[in-house]
Amino acid sequence: MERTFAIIKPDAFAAGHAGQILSRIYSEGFKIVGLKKLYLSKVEAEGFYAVHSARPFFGELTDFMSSGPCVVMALEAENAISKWRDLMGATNPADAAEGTLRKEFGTSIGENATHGSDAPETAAFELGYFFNGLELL
Ligand code: DAT
Ligand code: MG
Repeated sequence: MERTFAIIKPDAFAAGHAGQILSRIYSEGFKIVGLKKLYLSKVEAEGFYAVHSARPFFGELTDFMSSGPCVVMALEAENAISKWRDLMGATNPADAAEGTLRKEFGTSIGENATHGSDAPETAAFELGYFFNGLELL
C-alpha cells in the first residue's frame, strides 16, 4: 500500500464539485486516511509550491491556491501516486483524457481542479506539510 497527497483545489470546491470528486475517490478504490478543509494563506501556498518558485506562473498559482477554501487529503491504495495522477489527468484540462477529473472539472491550466503528488519524495513532503502522523488513520 502507498499513500499520496491530493487537493480539491479552490476552483472545484467553490463550484460545488467536492462531493462528486470524493465519490470518484471512493469508487476508484482509494481509502481516505486523512482529510481536512483549509483556507490557505498566500505564504502557506508559497511554501507548498516552493519547488515552482522560479516559474513565471508562481504568483498566479499561489494567488489561486489562497483564493478560497480547498480540501486536502491523504489517499491510500496500491500505487496510489500514479493511480491518483491517472485519475486526475493531464495538467492542462484541454489535454486531459475523457473520464479524468481535470477533464470534467478543470477550466484552465491554472485552475485545474485537483492536485496530486508526482513521486514518493514529493508525497512524503506534501503529506508532512499538511498532516501530522496522528491525523492519518
Ligand atoms: P501538476 O499539478 O500536474 O503536477 P505542475 O506540478 O507542473 O503540474 O504545476 C503545478 C501547478 O501549477 C499546476 O497544477 C497548475 C499550475 N501551472 C502549471 N503550469 C502552468 C502554466 N503554464 N501556466 C499557469 N499555471 C500553470
Ligand atoms: Mg506537480
